[in-house]
Amino acid sequence: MGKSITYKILAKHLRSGKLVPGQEIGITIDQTLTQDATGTMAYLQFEAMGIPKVKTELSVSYVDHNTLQQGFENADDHRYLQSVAGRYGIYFSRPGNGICHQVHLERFGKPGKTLLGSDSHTPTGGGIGMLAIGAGGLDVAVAMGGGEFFIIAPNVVKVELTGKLRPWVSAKDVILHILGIISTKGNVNTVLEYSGEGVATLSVPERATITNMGAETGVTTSIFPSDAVTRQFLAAQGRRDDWKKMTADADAEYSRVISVNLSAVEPMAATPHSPGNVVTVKSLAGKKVDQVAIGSCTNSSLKDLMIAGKLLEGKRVHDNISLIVAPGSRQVFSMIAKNGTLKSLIDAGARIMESACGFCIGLGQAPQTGAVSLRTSNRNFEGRSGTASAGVYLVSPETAALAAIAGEFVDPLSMPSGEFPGIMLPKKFTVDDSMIIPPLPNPEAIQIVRGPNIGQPPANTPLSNDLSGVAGIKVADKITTDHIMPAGSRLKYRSNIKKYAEFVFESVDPDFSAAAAKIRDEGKAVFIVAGESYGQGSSREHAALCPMFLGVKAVLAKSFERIHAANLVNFGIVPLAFADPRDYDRIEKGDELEIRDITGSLDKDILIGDKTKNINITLRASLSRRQREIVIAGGLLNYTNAKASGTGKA
Ligand code: MIC
Ligand code: SF4
Repeated sequence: MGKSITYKILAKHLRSGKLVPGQEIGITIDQTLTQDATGTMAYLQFEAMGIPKVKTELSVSYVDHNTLQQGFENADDHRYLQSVAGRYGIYFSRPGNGICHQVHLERFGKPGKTLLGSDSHTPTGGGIGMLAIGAGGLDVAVAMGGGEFFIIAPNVVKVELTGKLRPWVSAKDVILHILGIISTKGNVNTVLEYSGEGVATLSVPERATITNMGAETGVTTSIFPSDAVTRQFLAAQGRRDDWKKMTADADAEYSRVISVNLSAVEPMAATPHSPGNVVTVKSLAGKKVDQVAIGSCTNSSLKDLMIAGKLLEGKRVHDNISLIVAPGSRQVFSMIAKNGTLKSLIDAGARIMESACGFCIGLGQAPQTGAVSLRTSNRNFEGRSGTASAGVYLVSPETAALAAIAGEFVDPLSMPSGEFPGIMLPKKFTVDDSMIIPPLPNPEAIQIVRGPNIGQPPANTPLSNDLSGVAGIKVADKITTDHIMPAGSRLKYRSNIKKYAEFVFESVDPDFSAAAAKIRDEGKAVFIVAGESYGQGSSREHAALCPMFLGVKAVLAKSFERIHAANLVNFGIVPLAFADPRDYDRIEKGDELEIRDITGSLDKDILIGDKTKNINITLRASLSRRQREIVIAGGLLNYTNAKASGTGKA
């Protein structure tokens, strides 16, 4: 039986375990990336490991999330990150150089390599034929130290592309169409692998839009073949030698096949408040719009901005619309400045932002009360825009630009096909890496700069054998890590866990943090009770680290998303799934809960006693042996230290 691209790359990088779907494997990571919002913790943890220099082929630290710098905190983080990069042999992409995923695709990604990033949209690299996976910062720190990265060997789903996109239909519509098929839940431990004759019709940035937003389905990653189109893209970036052909064997085995006829894909939109709420743009035509934002790591490539520029050329933004444009990288910014796109956008009334995440993470450009905001980004979770009452619709640059002119949704397919501005990618991109500081020749001389915002990550204690405490909160299905740890104006506290922990579940239950701290201070455990797909979205490990700080010892949920479940384990919180999901209904907030001999029963059914209701409920941990040892040790750092000093059971 032949191999998929995914299994070819996994086989080359396998360090431990059996390459059988469903089994835990350890793989070698060739490249890592971090961004500033998750990076500070990752590097503090890396420093704690005492390794003199990163052991990867390439590690890059990007500053792209917290670039607004209201107050000293973000600037402190940036200086810390720059000095740590210099000290440990890491490339440093300075603020202003662009969004990590866009820049990595342009300047560093290589077909056939593995990339681990402390950001859930790391799969953008799949557009160039890399196996690119998002993870918590601690896992990335371990990989930088040369440690294995552990995942469940995935099921590979083949997405067979036929046909060719029609004018006015774009890559964003393809991934929204796929989200309409497989939704945002139930896809853990899966890879979406693209194949078929339609692949060759898509450019690398279009493929990257698709793999980027594949993250919203909850899959481990998505990957495209590396072909002549990839070679041309790399050559245009001056990186012809980085190309390598990557294709699946003709008889490769897949767990499922999804067929998508590109010629039949329609312009789509994800409606509030989930990327999985997908409808056709046609069904929204005529709906009034208040804000349009073009950018983010999903749709901020040269082509995306040129389409918007062409559509807006000689036109004016509608009087009721605020149009925001944020180029994905300094390369894109500089090229649109030279080719006239920037002038068209400015003349049309666009508000130009820096090359950064910005509006996508709720840092600025919060829309008005009750607004309809059209964005080319990938997440429309409630409140993420900074305005709780706003409804965010996720659309293509084409749909966004047409709405900016008309002041309402316009079905792009209602436009004459002859008016579609076909954009060709240039034979050569403008390459200027001067905002990327390469590893320095004398790293020992670098002093690490720590401002008052840089706090050490809190330590955890080993798991007690008997856990007795209180259900501190009960939440519904599809709770995202944005619900658990808000970003936006709270982002600046990412390096200060004590302060950031004050905002755990802020939008769901503003009293949770203080109440949990009280339970913790009484010496009791805090439990979280949750529904399906707990921990969707961002990779932010703060969604485990801050609850850990508040004394959370276990999360009882109907199901978990991959990255968050791994983060819980890394910080010594036990993820427990209800054996019978109906038991979720039997526990209430405030119930007194007790688990006896938890350390001895992690590999069996676990009984939790609800002393308030006088009932017992069965839960399961579904952890590998390694993960069981980690939670018992109180988290990955304790486990690794114990192993290193030879005192651990491991
Ligand atoms: C996001 O898009 O939610 C983020 C902000 O990029 C996160 C990372 C973070 O929370 O810092 C992600 O996607 O992992
Ligand atoms: Fe940045 Fe938004 Fe992309 Fe996250 S999804 S990396 S916040 S642009």
